[in-house]
Amino acid sequence: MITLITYEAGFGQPSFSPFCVKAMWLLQAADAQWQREDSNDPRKFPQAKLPAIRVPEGIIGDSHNIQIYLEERGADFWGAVTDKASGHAFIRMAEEHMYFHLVLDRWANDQLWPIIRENYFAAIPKLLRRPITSSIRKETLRGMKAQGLGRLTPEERLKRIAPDLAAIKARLDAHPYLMGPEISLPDYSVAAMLCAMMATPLPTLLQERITDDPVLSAYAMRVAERMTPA
Ligand SMILES: N[C@@H](CCC(=O)N[C@@H](CS)C(=O)NCC(=O)O)C(=O)O
Repeated sequence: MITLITYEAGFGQPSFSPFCVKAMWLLQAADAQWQREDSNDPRKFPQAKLPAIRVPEGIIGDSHNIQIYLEERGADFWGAVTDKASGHAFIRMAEEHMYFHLVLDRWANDQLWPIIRENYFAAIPKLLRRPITSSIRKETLRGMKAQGLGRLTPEERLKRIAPDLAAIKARLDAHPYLMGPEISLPDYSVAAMLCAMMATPLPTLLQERITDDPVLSAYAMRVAERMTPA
């Protein structure tokens, strides 16, 4: 039995984290026997991040390493897809660009911050919660400044992500999933990001952009519904 260590469920999603949702979908797609163990303290896991899996070999962190672990044991996340290079580019776009839009959308918004704080960090005793989380928030936003997107306004960010969304939609013109008629690896990354963007618990430019887009929202829901255990 594989144990997935994941951030807890919230905002209508099986996890606050799109990477944890992706990992759940990988485990489902691999037909693995798995159970979840919720944690809100990533510090003791590899790279101090979640998701991670606990397996007989030890603890494996990072959804990419979880993918490799499952593939080495027979999982096939690509099916009939031959253009894996384009699929790989979609994964990178989702995980190394779209994800940071989500982070800023949630963490840089002063109206949303109290909701994020009270949900993500409910386990921190109330008296300590504000001081501890305000330094975590500062650190996160400092990281986003260094990354670059943290220097943009929400309006500028929306323009910056537009070509990503257009690329996804162009794929969905022809078929229900990114790479063809069947679900495959890039869908788990891209749809997890879109689901998380829609789930942000207040309307923001990004949240509304995805939710109001019939193609993107239907696609995200299609993947989520397909991957949610009955
Ligand atoms: N490349 C990693 C990214 C995982 C990741 O960024 N996890 C975030 C939550 S969405 C995290 O644990 N952040 C904790 C921190 O930065 O302190 C993966 O694919 O699993």
